[in-house]
Amino acid sequence: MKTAIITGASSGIGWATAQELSRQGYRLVLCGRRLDKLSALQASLETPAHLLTFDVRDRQAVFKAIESLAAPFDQIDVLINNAGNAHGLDPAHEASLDDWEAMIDGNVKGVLYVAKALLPQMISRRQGQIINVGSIAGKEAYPRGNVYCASKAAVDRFTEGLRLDCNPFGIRVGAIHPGLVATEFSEVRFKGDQPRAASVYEKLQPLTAEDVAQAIGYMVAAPPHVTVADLTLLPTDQASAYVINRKT
Ligand code: 8X3
Repeated sequence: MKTAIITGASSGIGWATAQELSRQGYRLVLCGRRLDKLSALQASLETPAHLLTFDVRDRQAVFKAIESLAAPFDQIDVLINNAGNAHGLDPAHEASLDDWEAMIDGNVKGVLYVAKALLPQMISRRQGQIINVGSIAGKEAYPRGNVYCASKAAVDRFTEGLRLDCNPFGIRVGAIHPGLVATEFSEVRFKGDQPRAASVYEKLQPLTAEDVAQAIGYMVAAPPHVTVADLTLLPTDQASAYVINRKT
């Protein structure tokens, strides 16, 4: 049985991806900050799962958690580097520096820490797959997206660099870049303002977390000689980061 590790597994895309990979027969390491949510997810799965609670922004916690893995959860075949969030949607001159730091720390540094902690074992086994979760926001900036877009652009470029460095070792590296997905994403971005969060997905049919998980499942299930390097997944009602066909 192969093993996959998923960050940000306690909700949204991470949660749905855990269910997708469990259906594919993967043993799972589920990482997140909320143990109660991870336990509920674990109970819903068809395959064994080990839980790791840490914040990807905490460099020492990331390495400590991954070093704590014991057999049969210690040989990771697939990393889904999913944890990340948006904080605020404000013009640059009004945005909060705390929000900016939270996005750089979580979306950029968190992705780097988890990849760095797992790379040595993948390199020594000359086997593995890393899938980073980017965003359409990393492909094109949109007004008031400033640092969120920059953080996801960093994920995009890091994915490319990692694929170059991992090429001699047979490790598959790719990223998925979703557009609008109806998850807790906007509620977090707007700090619990539910009406404002709901308005993001009004009058269009957004992606679901399951839609994204299915696409990740495709990247994972592709034959070993096939790397899905870059997959942008949009709702049909969305043509670009900010061209959206809202039905009146
Ligand atoms: C989430 C997609 O368009 O809200 O990364 O930035 S978007």
